[in-house]
Amino acid sequence: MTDYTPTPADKFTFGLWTVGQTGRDPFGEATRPGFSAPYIVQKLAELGAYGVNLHDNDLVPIDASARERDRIVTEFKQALSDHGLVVPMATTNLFTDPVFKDGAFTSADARVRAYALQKTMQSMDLGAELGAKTYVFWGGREGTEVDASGKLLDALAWYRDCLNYVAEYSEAQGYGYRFALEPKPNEPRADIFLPTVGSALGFIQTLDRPELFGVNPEFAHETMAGLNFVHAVAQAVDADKLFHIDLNDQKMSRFDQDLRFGAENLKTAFFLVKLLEDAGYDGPRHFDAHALRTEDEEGIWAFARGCMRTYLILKEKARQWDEDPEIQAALAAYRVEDEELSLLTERFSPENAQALKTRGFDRAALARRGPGLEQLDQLTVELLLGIRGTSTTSRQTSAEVEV
Ligand code: GCO
Ligand code: MN
Ligand code: MN
Repeated sequence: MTDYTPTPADKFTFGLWTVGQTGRDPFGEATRPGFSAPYIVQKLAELGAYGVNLHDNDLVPIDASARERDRIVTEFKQALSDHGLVVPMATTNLFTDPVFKDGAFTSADARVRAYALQKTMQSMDLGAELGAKTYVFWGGREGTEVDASGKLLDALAWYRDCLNYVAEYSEAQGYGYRFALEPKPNEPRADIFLPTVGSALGFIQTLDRPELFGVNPEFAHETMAGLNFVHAVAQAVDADKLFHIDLNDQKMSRFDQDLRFGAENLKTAFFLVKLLEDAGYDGPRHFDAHALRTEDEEGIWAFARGCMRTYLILKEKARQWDEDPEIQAALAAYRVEDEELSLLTERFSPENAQALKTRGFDRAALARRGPGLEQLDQLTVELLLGIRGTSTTSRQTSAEVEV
């Protein structure tokens, strides 16, 4: 790798709503004009992205006529084929329209829930027409400010019924979608249902077809909750449920910031990229972030380029980490294996249990061992700071460390 220029093989995607974001926030108006969808496609392709994702209404206005819809979709498909971009993921906007102010699938009004289902099926039709195979559910309005509604248990049941419904719809239509639930703790609701990756993973097991559902974890969302995003992603990988991922960055415990990937928590971003690459995650690396409100068009493309470039640089750093002899020696020293004990602990049997119960352990000696994590972590920091790990530098060999 030389210049960290992305290619479609890197599978970087952006949402129409991300690079198209106009800088509007709860306190201020737009600071820049939006772009047309075909223009976004053209620009993302020039930058080396693989695809573009969308909510139904990022492309087709909610009140468009059937004719208008068809014209917009035709133009968009033309842009995709002209520029070689794909649409791997689609989703429904179940949050902007005032009808969803107290939830969509979890609204206490059965008419709103039915409308949310109708809108979702129409949006799934659109996604399928564009070739999407992953369908995301981010329940931004599924939540509460006050629990006086007394609807918590009903809300979860309504949510479940709706997800079961759309999964059946997908199968009946032959769309073959894999569904990805995207947890978030708050914003726009004070408390959003299924606030973390762990809660979504638990909920999935209660669905009729859990195999069709996975998660779409977002860096900012777990970070807002004060959680470690890499741990959340590891749990999703372990459960075979990492169906999609939203990459961005975020200062801990603040409002939803959607910062450029790697802008804030560089070390966490490094371990995340390493985890994704090591785990063989082969889905899109989707950047769900936007340029700072201060930026003009040039800043928007600098933002998009920056997200992808940082990912590729961190991927290169992960490779260097794997090849760094001192780091590998420190890692090897950290782990202790014991063949005799693994025979006893690998699987329960009455004999193994009996032998283990009578085995003597030198607790004090075990407790005395220093695992060398300070050294290992410092080596990682130095690698990230760029003073070790390139094949041309000689700094990486240190006399004190035995390999
Ligand atoms: C947010 C969410 C959304 C979703 C999007 C796709 O914090 O607003 O991250 O951007 O990812 O609705 O489902
Ligand atoms: Mn988000
Ligand atoms: Mn997101």
